[in-house]
Amino acid sequence: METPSDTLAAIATPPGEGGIAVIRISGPDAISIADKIFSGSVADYRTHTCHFGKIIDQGHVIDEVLLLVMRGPRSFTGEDTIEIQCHGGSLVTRQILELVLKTGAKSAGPGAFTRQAFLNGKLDLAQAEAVQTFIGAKNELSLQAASQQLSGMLSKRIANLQQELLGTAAILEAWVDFPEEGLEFASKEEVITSLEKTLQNMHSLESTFHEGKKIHEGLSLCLVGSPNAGKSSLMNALLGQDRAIVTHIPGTTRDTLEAEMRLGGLHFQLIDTAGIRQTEELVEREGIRRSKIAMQQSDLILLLVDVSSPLTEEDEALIASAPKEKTLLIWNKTDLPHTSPDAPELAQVLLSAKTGEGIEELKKEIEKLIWEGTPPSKEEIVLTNIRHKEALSLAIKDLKTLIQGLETGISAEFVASDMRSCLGHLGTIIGMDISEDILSAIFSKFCVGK
Ligand SMILES: Nc1nc2c(ncn2[C@@H]2O[C@H](COP(=O)(O)OP(=O)(O)OP(=O)(O)O)[C@@H](O)[C@H]2O)c(=O)[nH]1
Ligand SMILES: [Mg+2]
Repeated sequence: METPSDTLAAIATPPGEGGIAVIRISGPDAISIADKIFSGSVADYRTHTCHFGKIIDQGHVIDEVLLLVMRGPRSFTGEDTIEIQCHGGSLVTRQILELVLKTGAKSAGPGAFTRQAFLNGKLDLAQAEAVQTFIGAKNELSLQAASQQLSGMLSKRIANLQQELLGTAAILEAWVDFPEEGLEFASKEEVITSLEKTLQNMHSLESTFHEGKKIHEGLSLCLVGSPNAGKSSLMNALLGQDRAIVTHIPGTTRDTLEAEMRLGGLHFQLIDTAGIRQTEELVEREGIRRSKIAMQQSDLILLLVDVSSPLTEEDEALIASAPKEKTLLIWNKTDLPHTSPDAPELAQVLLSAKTGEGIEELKKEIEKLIWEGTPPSKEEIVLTNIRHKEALSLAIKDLKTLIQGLETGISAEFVASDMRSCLGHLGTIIGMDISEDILSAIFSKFCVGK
């Protein structure tokens, strides 16, 4: 465990070779350590300046570098910080880090710099957590949500909820102290109405987690159907590359095959599966078993049928058993002669995986199915972090108990204690009264050097 008096150092760039690498040093001794190993007089440098010079170990030059000086509190961590930009070979970078550690710095664990930034009040906890989400964002919407959180929009929303509750909390605390005077500053009904409004606001924030999860983790989308329906052809058409083997032989795809795809600001795990039919063949049967599992587990199903020939028994069975809320029925091979298909209860698209006709409509239908309407706007705050969601759910539970308590007239102490607990849970989202164990768990998921 680091303490505030430690000076921490780590390589902040990813491992391996690159044009440059960055070594970050932060803490009370950052300047003096850099002074001892750099050719220039670091102690005399003004803040936010950049200097060219050499890193020297006992007279031996390790590398020529650029050195950046950021004196606290005007730095990411809030402490004196030095960043050394050296040549990007892994050996030279490690030699410089070892020299820095030998000169008095301590090796920084995952997320240690962001943790210092949090402890020094540069970021609240929700913002600090957003740093890692921002770095790890795999798609545009996830980046948008992380950037909002990093700028403090979620924290502000939580602070607003706390503010709404605090007014009532004061009334309730007074009631605990002087119960015989009743709720004299407001009627019980007024208090309940105001609490219910806040509860509503908390619910609407909580409900965004459903979308946040999609944004953060992406979605799985599997292609299922009878053999030769064109699943692998559609997978290739969606990816714009020849990923899966396509032949005219039914039963070509044996195993499930996965690929990443981006669509509508989200990322998808596309899963091509073995065509489903009755068969005695051992390998194919195992493939079909896997197709059925993929169908159950995936977030969305594209169920393909060949529109150019009559529906088979398998097609009909699949259509009847497909879960409506997550299935899109694809009538494939519209380039071949076909009659207009019967429209069952499922959302559906006509297309040709071969010519590409209808693929754009398919993409639009997928987006419609995901968002059940419109995707979240830039202004809308979306909860993406499970820790935040759980804390909010606990706060909601407290508030519900509190309102019920007021309605049924339980003793004032219970009501006030529910309020304190509710405020406490909201506080943990932005890092008020947070335990050491929780902090360690949060920052251990970060990369080293951040
Ligand atoms: N004309 C036409 N042929 C298609 C279309 N889509 C696929 N095919 C053909 O149908 C045959 C089967 O295609 P695949 O993509 O391998 O079908 P699949 O559903 O993956 O089949 P299995 O892996 O055997 O379950 C191939 O000969 C494809 O060229 C289409 O839109 N139009
Ligand atoms: Mg196939």
